[in-house]
Amino acid sequence: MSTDVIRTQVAIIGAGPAGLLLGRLLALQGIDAVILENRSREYVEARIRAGVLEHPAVDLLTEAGVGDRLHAEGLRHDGIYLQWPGERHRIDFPKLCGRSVWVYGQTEVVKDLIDARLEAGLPLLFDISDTAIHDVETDRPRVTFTDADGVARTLEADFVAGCDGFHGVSRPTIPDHLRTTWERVYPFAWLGILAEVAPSTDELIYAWHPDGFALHSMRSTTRSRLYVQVDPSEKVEDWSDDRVWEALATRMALPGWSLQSGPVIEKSITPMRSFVSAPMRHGRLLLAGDAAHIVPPTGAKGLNLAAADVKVLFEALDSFYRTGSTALLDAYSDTALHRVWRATHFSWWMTSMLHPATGPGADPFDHQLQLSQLKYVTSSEAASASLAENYTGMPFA
Ligand code: RFL
Ligand code: PHB
Repeated sequence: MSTDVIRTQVAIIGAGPAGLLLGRLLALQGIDAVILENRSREYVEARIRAGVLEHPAVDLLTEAGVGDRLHAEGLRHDGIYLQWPGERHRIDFPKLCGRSVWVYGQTEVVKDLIDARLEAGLPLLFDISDTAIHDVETDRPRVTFTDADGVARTLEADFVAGCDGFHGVSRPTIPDHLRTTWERVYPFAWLGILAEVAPSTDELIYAWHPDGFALHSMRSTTRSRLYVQVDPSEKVEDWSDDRVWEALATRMALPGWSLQSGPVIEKSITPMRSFVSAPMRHGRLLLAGDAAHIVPPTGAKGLNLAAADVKVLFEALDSFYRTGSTALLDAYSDTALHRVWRATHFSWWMTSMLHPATGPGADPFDHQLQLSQLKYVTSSEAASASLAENYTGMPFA
């Protein structure tokens, strides 16, 4: 095996939304980067995850020149519905905070960013393995890896951006004694389906029900994305399509409204956790996105938070290359964590309000508190404005 050495300014690990967007913003400023991804292009483009983009994330993608398809095919939503048995209430975003959200799949964001990078002829290496990060406490960090042809390679850089998600190698590169982590594992999970059927609703429905939470989302005018709260120990095999549709219909039932079912093309169970690791920088290694934090999906914040980290990180790197100043890089972790904790609180709050304990653990007192909170948030303008400004995304600082 031969060793090939490549030199770049920023080594980016991970071609998820964080790594790809960082690569795009750097390229627009003429800053070199190499993106390393251990999965195939097909796998990364097909991984079904987030579906809601908050206003500042849409602005950022648009400014980065990758918003054309998002604006042509994405669905702008001006509100969401909150529901509990017998009642469905709309939260009107523009009226409450002047902003909206866009329904546009993470798969599509990733495809747009990959297309832009490959069209520009910039390096993006798929199917790599053995990623290892070295010397981040010096100003010549390196990443070693094996490329798709089995060749051992070294990437020398000024900085390493750890955008490799929750299970990546970047976060564990920071010594344990220098990191603090905070974690909450929730006692429930989401079973999600993607279905070939037109959505039965114009905007997302978040439904509280004594059997458990349900969410009606969508990907397009012909594809629906729906979730039901399940016990984390449950197996996908135990949930036939009919059982999922029945649970959804029961939990979202409303007089005069019905749920259209259709062929299920994907089904999976996602555990729910909140997780934050700080600091987000160690020497010349900078973490962004899920590599540093995880939120439960109820607030639709994970992808948006990755985009927000990347904006702060990009500005810090750009300032360094233009002026030589490390001030913004030194402030990166604190600046990013400010938004991370806001989103962590919002996601925890939405999750706590909407997921009842079920079965033997069900506590009628907790149920009443959840219902009271839902009634308050849908009837008080102050409370619904707070939900609206958090859901649509606080403006970037
Ligand atoms: P990603 O997307 O996990 O990308 C990390 C990339 O790094 C690669 N990688 C490596 N590459 C090289 N060497 C290694 N050693 C590597 N290890 C890993 C991985 O293959 C991958 O390509 O992280 P990133 O970029 O930080 O993006 C974060 C988002 O993907 C995530 O926060 C969201 O999907 C979360 N999320 C949602 N976020 C929203 O904003 N709105 C939503 O509506 C929303 N819904 C969701 C969600 C996540 C879900 N799941 C499945 C976790 C719904 C669900 C069900
Ligand atoms: C989705 O469409 O996948 C989705 C939407 C809203 C959420 C979570 C996931 O809160």
